[in-house]
Amino acid sequence: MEKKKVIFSGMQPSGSLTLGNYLGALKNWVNLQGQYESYYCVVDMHAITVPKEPKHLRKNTLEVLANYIAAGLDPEQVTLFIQSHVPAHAELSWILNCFSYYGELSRMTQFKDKSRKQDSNAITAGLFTYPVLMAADILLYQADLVPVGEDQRQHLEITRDIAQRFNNRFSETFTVPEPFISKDVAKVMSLQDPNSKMSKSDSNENAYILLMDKPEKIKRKFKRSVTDSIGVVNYTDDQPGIKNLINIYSKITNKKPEEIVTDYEGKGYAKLKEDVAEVVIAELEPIQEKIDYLLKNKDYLEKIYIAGAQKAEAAAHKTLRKVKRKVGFIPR
Ligand code: ATP
Ligand code: LTN
Repeated sequence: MEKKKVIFSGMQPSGSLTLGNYLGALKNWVNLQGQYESYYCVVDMHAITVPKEPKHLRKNTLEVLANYIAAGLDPEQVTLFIQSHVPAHAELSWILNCFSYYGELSRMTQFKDKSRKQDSNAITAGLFTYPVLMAADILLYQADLVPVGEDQRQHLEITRDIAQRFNNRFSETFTVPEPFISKDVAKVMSLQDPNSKMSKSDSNENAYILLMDKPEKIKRKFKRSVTDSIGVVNYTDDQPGIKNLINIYSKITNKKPEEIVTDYEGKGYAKLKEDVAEVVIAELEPIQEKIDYLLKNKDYLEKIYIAGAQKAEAAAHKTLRKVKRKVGFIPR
């Protein structure tokens, strides 16, 4: 039998997951399971690259895991684990740091965006070398494909560059991974600033919909979403707020944006906002029931992440041993 291709991806527990994480990535992961050998990680080590309250980190880490399972990832079919439980990520990350360049890391747009939001004295070395830890995550599992949203493309490019550089220096060691970015996944934008992406670490909670938001909250957030003063429902870049609402509606109902525009001819923005809220609420209802159940059953979650870490560790260890030997470390 042909060996299944390997998939790796992860999300940061920098908050609880948003509709953007779900429509942009998680839903896609669920559709892919079964066809691949898959590893899905909660990247808690990435989350501390910006200041984070320990109790929030603990809570969000379990929530993200519960969100993965509730959205449909089946722990019997995929390996679910927490990044800090597999020390090989930190070990490989250090080695790869020594094969990554200051210049290429300085060009990362996520670093530039995130560091702009911090006080310049508070920008950590961890935030700067974030993409190297991400490369280690992926390369440890010899992943062929990495399903992510469009915003992660540049990080995948640097992962490929680091892998190729290492392979050229020491002979074939890492599989060079391909990004797996679904074309029909539009970026979900902030409800308060439709020119920037919906992000779970936004300081304004009206900017995002959480998978765990209750129906009333979802209605309220859509009602307050920022649009424009044109007053006609159109699918164009000149109306980014309306375009975003149409994209969300389209992604959930599978209706084409043009059909939606026709449906709303002569109707106002308020009706569109109400209807988008309604389809989002219906999509999230079964997921929310499962999240509630899982968060009340922490023992079950614990079993999943312990078993996941054991499986992940075995795979990661193989790669790490090879890498250490190649760079010249003496085996213990
Ligand atoms: P943060 O804003 O805290 O940096 P985030 O919400 O962007 O985090 P990540 O953990 O960085 O979430 O991303 C997890 C996955 O979700 C990535 O594959 C990313 O591309 C995707 N993603 C995140 N936000 C969106 C969005 N608004 N639209 C589409 N995909 C998204
Ligand atoms: N940087 C990613 C999260 C992430 C990731 C990964 C994604 C960390 N390690 C490995 C794919 C593969 C983000 O911010 N979305």
